[in-house]
Amino acid sequence: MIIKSTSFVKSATRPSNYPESGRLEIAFAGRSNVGKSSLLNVLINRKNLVRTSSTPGRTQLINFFDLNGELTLVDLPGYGFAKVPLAVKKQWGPMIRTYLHSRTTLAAVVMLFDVRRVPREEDLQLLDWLEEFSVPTIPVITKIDKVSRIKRHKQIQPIADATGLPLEAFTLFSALTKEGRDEVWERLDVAIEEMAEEMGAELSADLDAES
Ligand SMILES: Nc1nc2c(ncn2[C@@H]2O[C@H](COP(=O)(O)OP(=O)(O)O)[C@@H](O)[C@H]2O)c(=O)[nH]1
Ligand SMILES: [Mg+2]
Repeated sequence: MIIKSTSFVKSATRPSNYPESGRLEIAFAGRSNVGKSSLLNVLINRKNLVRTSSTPGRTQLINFFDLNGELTLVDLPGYGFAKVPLAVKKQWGPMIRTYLHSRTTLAAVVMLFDVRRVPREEDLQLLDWLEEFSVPTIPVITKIDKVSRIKRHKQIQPIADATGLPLEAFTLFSALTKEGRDEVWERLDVAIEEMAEEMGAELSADLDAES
C-alpha cells in the first residue's frame, strides 16, 4: 500500500453516526494501552495522527480514519483498564458487537496482544465475537522490543496457549523499532484483496439477478 494521504474522519459510538461504509475497512482492537494507536500511526507513517496516550481507557469512541480516500482504518475502544467507571465498561461489549456485525465492508480486524501479558477474559471474548461474525482476524503481538530475542519464544507461548492460536499465526511488532510493519501490511493487503473479491462476486450476482 502506498500512503498518499491520511486524515481523521470522525468519532462515533453508534451506527447512525458511523461514516458511510462505501469503502473497505480495517479495524484495530485490543486492551487499553496495548498499542493500537501506535500501530496505526506506524502503518500510515504518521507520528501522531491517531492519538496515543499514557492515561488510557477514558475514551470509549470508535475513531475512523481515511487512507488515500480508498480505505477506512478504525481505532476501536480499548478495554481492561481498571479505573474506568463501570457504566463505561458496560458499554464496551455492545458497542464492539454492534460495530462488528453492522460493518459489512469490514475486511479484517487486527487484534493486538502485549508481549508481556497473558490474554484475559475480554481478549478471549473479543476473539469469540470475531469468530461469531466471521471477521478475518490478524493477531499481532506488540511491544516486542520490550523482551530480548532469546526470551521471545518463552514470552509468546502463553499467548498462543491462552488464545488457542498457533504461534505462527502471530505477527511480532514493535512501534519503536517498526519491526513487523511490512508483515502487517502484507496481511492487510491480502485481507483487503479477499474482501474486494467477495464483494465483487456479490455485486455481479446481484447484477445477474437483476438482468
Ligand atoms: N516500547 C514500546 N512502547 C509502545 C509500543 N506501542 C505502544 N507503546 C507505548 O504504549 C503506550 C500506549 O500506546 P497506545 O498506542 O496509546 O495504546 P492504545 O491504548 O492501545 O491505543 C504509549 O505510551 C506508547 O508509546 C511498542 O511497540 N513498544
Ligand atoms: Mg489508543
